[in-house]
Amino acid sequence: MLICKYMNFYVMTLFPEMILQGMSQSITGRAMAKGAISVEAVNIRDYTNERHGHVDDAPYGGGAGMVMQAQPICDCYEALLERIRRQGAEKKPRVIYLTPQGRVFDQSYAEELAGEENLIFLCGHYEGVDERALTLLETENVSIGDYVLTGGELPAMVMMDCISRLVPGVLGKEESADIETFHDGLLEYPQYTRPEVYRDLRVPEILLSGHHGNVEKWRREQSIERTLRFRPDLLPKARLTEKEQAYLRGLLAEQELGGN
Ligand code: 6GU
Repeated sequence: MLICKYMNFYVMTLFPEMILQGMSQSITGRAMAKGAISVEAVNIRDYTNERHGHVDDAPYGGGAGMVMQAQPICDCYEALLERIRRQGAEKKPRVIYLTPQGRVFDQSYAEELAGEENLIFLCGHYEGVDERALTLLETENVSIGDYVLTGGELPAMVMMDCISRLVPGVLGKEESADIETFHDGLLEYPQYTRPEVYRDLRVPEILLSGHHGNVEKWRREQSIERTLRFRPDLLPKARLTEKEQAYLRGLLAEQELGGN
């Protein structure tokens, strides 16, 4: 995984406040303050040539809704590109267009994008964007899953959040340790903190035992059970020891019995 030392995000949107408000909280906000990432939201509306500030119009061929026009988007992009160039960028930044019609975003796509220095996001609204703008900007079309949202701002923030935590210095030491340990292709085990009993619910006894080996074994088993229950599609690629594979076969056998 080739990772850049820092990351500049640029977001072309009709709702810049939404992006800045969202990104300036929590871990991404801390990363911005530290200078590990930067977030610039550009208002597409500032680039309209129309007197009334319109950025959308009815679709040719008819149909419901409005389509975002190519002109403000292309002018906004060109102004942005020029600024990024002047800041010393050698290559043309990749441009991500957020759309349910795109390639589905996942962790390996995030790792690939974390290697960039500058990333541009184009957020659509209404029924979409004039196809010519997408052609001219040479966008990569990206979806965050199989459901439909009202605009690309939340998906852009999802992607920036996910990419940010791969940029060095964004997570603290303790938080980064998690990146290595979680994985093995399994879901996380359940966590507990004080008190030992809350509303009659006890913390599992094994976690109080102080026996590190048993705790580790229990956690792995919990991870395997949860993965089987909620994401069985992940199991073929999970990295399990011989013993863990036997444990999984036991769970599957139990399932067979229960299911009949
Ligand atoms: Cl990227 N945009 C919209 N509007 N809806 C979505 C999406 C993107 N990804 C999933 N649903």
